[in-house]
Amino acid sequence: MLVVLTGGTGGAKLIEGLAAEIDPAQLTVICNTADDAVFHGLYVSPDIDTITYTLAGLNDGERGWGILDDTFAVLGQLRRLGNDVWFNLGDNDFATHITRSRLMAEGLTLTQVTERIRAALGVKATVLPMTDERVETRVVTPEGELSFQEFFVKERWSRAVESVHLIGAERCKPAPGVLEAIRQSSAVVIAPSNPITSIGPILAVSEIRKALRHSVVNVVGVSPIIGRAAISGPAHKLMAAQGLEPTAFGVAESYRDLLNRFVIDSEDRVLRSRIEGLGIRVLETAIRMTCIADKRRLARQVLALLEK
Ligand code: FO1
Repeated sequence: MLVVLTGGTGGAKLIEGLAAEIDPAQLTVICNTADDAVFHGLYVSPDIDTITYTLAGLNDGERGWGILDDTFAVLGQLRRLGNDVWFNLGDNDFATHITRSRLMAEGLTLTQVTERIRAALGVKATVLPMTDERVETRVVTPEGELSFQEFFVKERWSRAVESVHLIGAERCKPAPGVLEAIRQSSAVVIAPSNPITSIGPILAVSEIRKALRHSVVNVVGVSPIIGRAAISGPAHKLMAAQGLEPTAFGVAESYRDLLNRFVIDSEDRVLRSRIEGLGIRVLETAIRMTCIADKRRLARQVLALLEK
């Protein structure tokens, strides 16, 4: 059993590669939920959806989120009716949020709903939220505090960031199945996702971090950063705001109590000895994933590293 901790887009690419290289039934994906938000009265869980759609072969790989070839008629009509529509929900994507919101209103947990949607879409891997409780990333800017989606989508991560904090993470319990999956795993992968707003919230669930720290299996991380910038998104900006060096070294350092292997881009070979100085074995390779061949090759390299 392989456990992967992930956020949305960057992590989804590696997970697509892993699911193509091993039996997906052997894969348990633990997703960040601190980006979740309510739009038009519907509960949206972007990272769970990105991973589920990816594993179902439905995702829009170009954009990195939503459903391939989706249309936006509902959003257009919502705009006409005077709604604020800066978060782009496609028509087919809306069906997921309507289903999830109805089932949650009927009393199902996020874990139970995720399982129903997974089964309905024919996904063989297990997809779990990190927790069934509400956890929320808040981004502090000089002009005030924003939710993650306000910062990331509405403001296109253009605002200066003073700090990032989480509401609700430390006290919350891991979702059912999360600790069991970690304890029964033969290896753990920390996907190339934002260490502050994607992996950070998962590790902020104290029982999850504790279970990983006590795990005796290999834990491999993949850097989401090349040079001093994230392959996509604002990870470097948020890392700097949190006092972390915005490089692959900074990512490795923030997971140092958990990792024993780390994958960096060949362009970052100068960081190798500093990362090894943390007691972490390093693999240098090409970590940008632009096509399925890249995703599968990186997945194979990660799997080989886990066996060594
Ligand atoms: N990201 C964007 O940059 N713009 C959007 O309008 C947008 C809509 C969206 C709708 C559904 C969904 O599941 C994800 C969506 N995302 C969008 C991506 C999302 O903001 C991020 O992928 C994650 O929250 C970061 O991991």
